[in-house]
Amino acid sequence: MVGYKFMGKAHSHAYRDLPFYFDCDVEPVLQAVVGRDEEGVRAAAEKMGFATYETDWKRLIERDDIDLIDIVTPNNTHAEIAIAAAEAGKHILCEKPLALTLEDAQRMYNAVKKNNVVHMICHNYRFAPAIQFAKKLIQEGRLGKIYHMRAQYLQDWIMDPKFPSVWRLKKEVTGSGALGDIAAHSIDMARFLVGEFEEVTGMMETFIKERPVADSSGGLSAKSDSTIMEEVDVDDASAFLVRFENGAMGVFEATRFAGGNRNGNRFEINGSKGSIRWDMESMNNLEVYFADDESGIQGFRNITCTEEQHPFAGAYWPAGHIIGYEHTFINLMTELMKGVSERNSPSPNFEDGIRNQEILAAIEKSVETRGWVNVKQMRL
Ligand code: SOE
Repeated sequence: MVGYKFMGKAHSHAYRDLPFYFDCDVEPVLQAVVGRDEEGVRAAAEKMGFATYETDWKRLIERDDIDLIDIVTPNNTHAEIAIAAAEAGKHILCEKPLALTLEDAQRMYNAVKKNNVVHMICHNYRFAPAIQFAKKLIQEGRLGKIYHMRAQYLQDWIMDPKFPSVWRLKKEVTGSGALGDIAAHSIDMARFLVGEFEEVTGMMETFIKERPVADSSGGLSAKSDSTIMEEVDVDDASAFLVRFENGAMGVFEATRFAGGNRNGNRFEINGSKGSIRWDMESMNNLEVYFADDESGIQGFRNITCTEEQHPFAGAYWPAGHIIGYEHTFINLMTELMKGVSERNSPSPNFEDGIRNQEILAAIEKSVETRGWVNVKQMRL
């Protein structure tokens, strides 16, 4: 694994816990973790259970005891690491968004295809049992024809003007702000549940245009008292409208300025026969409405998706005993292990990463041109 902070913790925890719940033909072995700061990476290796550590990711590429490379580093490093890993025949899991640009994402995809390695991108939220169950309901036609998806991904961790200009706020490191960081998850959810995007039009805003330089590497709750200021060149908030290929309409909002919302990843989908609603902050629940329920008792019902019938849920606890954020990663990695043993790349893979990146690029273009952009026009 390259990197060991927030996502490093989520990923390594998932690899460690996976064999406890799921029987897979291949099992993860935490062989090496990489970080530039030797003291930090040594401590991380010990805490997270890696056998060894390296201070240069290129060492992982050279090592023949490494079969899979997991990339949890800032976005501007994904392409170089992934391409080198693919060329060395290593399977890859990469954090989202795939790259800074569509061009880089395409180069990454070409490399994994050419070298025939297994690849996935870490859109973990679609692995909540409630989401997999929602997909099943939609596939079975239980919601009928889909008319609407409205999705919000609301956070508030950078509202304080003293929050420093960390890497997630620098275009050259991160690509875009709320758009690539969190709207990318809603876009993945929409492609998974509703279908492909045809055209988009968006708006983006940066409310706080300069911030103090970071005086530590900082997490999501950092503060800086530095008087040296840096320009913020990514969006604090983005909103966009979508026309889906199947005729459905989408309304999306992603912001880091929605006070009180720590990780409010939510959506509602309405179809001719029913509707569903989901909110990450109560992720085991799927609210479902069926239009053919008897009149007088119609309305949204709350299904707690912890039963055997709910994908992945049966591997954990008896019905009614809920799971959490970390289990979305375990479920995703279970698919990855299956992919490695069967030599295929389960969705979401790098192809999904490119589709997602095309949509992000189309939204940015629509903001520049103040119009609608057809997503396929972005395709390289
Ligand atoms: C920060 O906005 C962040 O950690 C994202 O980078 C993750 O993808 C999201 O799942 C939670 O918030």
